[in-house]
Amino acid sequence: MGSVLIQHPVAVAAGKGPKKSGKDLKSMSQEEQIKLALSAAPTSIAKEAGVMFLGEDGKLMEVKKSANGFNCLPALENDPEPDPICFDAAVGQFIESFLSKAEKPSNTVPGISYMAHGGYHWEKDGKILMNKEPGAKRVKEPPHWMLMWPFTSADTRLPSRPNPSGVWIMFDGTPFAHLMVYQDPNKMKEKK
Ligand SMILES: [Cu+2]
Repeated sequence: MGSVLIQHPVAVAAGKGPKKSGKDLKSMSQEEQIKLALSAAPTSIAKEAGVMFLGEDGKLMEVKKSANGFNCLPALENDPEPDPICFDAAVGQFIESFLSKAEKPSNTVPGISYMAHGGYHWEKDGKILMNKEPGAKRVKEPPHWMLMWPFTSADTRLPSRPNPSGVWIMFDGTPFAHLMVYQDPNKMKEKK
């Protein structure tokens, strides 16, 4: 995940925010947004996952009830295009903490999330930023999954930037640090 703007699909529908290229939440029905949200995880998870939308208050609102503990959002940021994500309960806490600008995530156990379409983050002067700032550039991330737990590159020796191994610590050195794993969730075979 990258920086997160609190943007309700309805606010997006009203045409707020920057102009988007290609598909956009604002041109989608609620049904299409639900489908998009669920497409962030492998089918084996998505088929029983719930769906949430981001409220204007930054709180997650349930749209479809989860039967497996996972929930999906049609977009975290919708900029420049929807970046759907599916996540377990711990990551739900992580996202809510991030959105409310809490000092640290409230999850007390590690959480897993999936972004099968990839996402975006902001970079400036070789640093990964938690929020957009002047002069920062948008960097596209490939399909990935994430492990939300505050690992540090100092302790683990894992890189704090994208690198050829495909694994790195995003927001290294902050309480919102998490492990980015550039593996396509759709390539995982369902456990029999
Ligand atoms: Cu991330």
